[in-house]
Amino acid sequence: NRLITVAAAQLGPIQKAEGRDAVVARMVRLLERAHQRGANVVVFPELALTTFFPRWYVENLDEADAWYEEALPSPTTQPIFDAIRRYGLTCYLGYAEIAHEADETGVVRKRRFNTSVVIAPSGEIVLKYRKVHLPGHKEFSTIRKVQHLEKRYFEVGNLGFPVVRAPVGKVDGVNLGMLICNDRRWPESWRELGLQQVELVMLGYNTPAVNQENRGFEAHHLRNFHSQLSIQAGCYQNATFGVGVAKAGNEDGFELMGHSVIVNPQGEIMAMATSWDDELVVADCNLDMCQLGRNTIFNFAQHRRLEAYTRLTSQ
Ligand code: CDT
Repeated sequence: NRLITVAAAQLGPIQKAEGRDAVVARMVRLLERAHQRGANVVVFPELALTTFFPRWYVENLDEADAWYEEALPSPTTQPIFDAIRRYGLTCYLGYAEIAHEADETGVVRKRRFNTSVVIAPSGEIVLKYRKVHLPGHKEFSTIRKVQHLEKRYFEVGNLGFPVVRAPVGKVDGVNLGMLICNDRRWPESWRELGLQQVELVMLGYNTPAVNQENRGFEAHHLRNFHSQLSIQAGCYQNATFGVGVAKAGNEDGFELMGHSVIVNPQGEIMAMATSWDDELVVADCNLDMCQLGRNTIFNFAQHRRLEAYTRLTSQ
């Protein structure tokens, strides 16, 4: 049978002054605990190696290079890859990427992306995704108490929504897909993965506990409700398991919500974090459960009506 054990490796806060070494040590500890609890897959948050730096404004982006990775693994991140190999895990890792590559005009330049990868038990990177839906703003905002400068720090991802079929634990081939944070709120992201028969969607997030632009319409508890509503709906409507993993807690005075979850293809929460700290949440996922939705109510080949969806890509 196609049973895998999935771990959401929530990270507590990472302060601005905290070094990569300390963060990597915390992550290695979580990988070790995941192994002890029988996990085959471990999912870390978005931008897992640093504080959520888009809250800090810099005039010149080159001064912010220390937040990014130019190579993965690097001497600093190597212990994560070593632990993955040691324990035979499949792992989702979110990080800030600098790539020296050609843009749409063919000019090679320094480019910045909000990126995640799937690392196989061999330590090899088998899939890369670059965040498509970048929230926030590009310039310093005088009306906000805290900035959300993702549009300044990152370009829109240019890799689409890829899915890879890879061995996980004792299961020969599992269709793995990735999203990053704000992507989870967009049904189009999920459907892109669903159309590739994804069976496990892994996603990390850094979601401020307070919406700076709420104008009195968004009570605090709705932050978590909207996150889970999006993940549960995405899983149900695409007949897939999903893992949403937070970087949580108080980073330099600014709170990020927690509530990391593992969700089944019926849209039910199987396991949920209850702290704002480093916390491991584990669930056994029978991938055969994806078949019900896929072969009945969400049998895309039988029931989707493309002729009625023309607005989806034309506006
Ligand atoms: N990191 C990230 O994408 N966070 C957003 C916050 C939106 S408010 C600007 C999210 O959707 O959770």
